[in-house]
Amino acid sequence: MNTQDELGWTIDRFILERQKRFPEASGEFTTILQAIALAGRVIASKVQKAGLADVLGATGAINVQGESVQKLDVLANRILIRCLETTGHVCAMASEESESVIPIASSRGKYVVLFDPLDGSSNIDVNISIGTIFSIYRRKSESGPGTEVDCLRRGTEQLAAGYIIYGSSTMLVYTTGEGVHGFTLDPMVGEFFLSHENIRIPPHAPTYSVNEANAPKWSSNLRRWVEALKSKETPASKPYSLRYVGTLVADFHRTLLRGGIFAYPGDQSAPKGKLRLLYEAAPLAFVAEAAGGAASDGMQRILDIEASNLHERTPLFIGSKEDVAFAERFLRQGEAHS
Ligand code: AHM
Ligand code: MG
Repeated sequence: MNTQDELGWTIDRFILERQKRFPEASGEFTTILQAIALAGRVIASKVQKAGLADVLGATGAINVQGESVQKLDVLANRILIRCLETTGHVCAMASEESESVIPIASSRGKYVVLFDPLDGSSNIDVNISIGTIFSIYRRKSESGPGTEVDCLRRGTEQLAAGYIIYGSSTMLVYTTGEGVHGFTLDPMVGEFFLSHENIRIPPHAPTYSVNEANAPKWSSNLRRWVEALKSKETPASKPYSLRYVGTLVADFHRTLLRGGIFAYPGDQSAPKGKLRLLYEAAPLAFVAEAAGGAASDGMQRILDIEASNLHERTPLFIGSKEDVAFAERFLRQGEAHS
């Protein structure tokens, strides 16, 4: 696409242009992506005013993950649900903030959307980047209200996935499996414009991103892997640097653009780590692979794992292909990776 075009490529124009490649497309799927972009714009405006509008801090409630619920989490969840249900094309939704499948008044929709409305919540109050992650599937059931069966899926079945990062600028990045495209929000116009067409992740890069304070609880294989990253025997043939934001979306976004690896492994106290398969690991794995990268739980491809419950967790190693393969080499050495 010509980004010098005078109007610029708004996300709506870009999505509609792509839809023309599929003459049989009804436009419903396009409407869902547009609804997510709208939710992203609304959430971004709330995030920007967070210190002014009494949305900082905790609600006092504890969510299904046992974590403290922030006001902005609840708001972002409501905005996404509202934007998506009004399309009339979604039969089921699931969210990090909702214990079970979110019921939808109209059940005729063909699509299922899973999301983490506000990832990195512990960073909200300290003005560090946060994000939204989403994943779209075609429904499995024939008709009627969508159920858990429609949500418990294998990542390879995703039709589209992506994220919105509320950082120094707000960006929406998505893929339908071929090509990963990034759009930056122009706050004056209130629109996302194409800024990063066809993002490719470098084959390797000298950066690793992991909460190394957990190392005492790691397996010896994991510890050996991180020690190796500090030597010259790495895919980049030099010692790696550490970068860790503590917001998955932000750590992933940097890894997507610059390369390297992000990991949240399992450990003694949490064998499957912390991150959720359906609305954190699988959508980002879909993006990583479409950009030429990889995503693994240490033993197998994330996209091959079929979810057995909505809030299931998985260890995650994601980023440049060679860096993920390097981690897997250590993790597969004789002992379980947890
Ligand atoms: P959240 O979805 O409740 O915000 O929690 C997930 C976040 C991720 O964004 C981030 O990668 C991880 O938790 C950081 O965890 P830790 O503080 O243990 O390093
Ligand atoms: Mg999260």
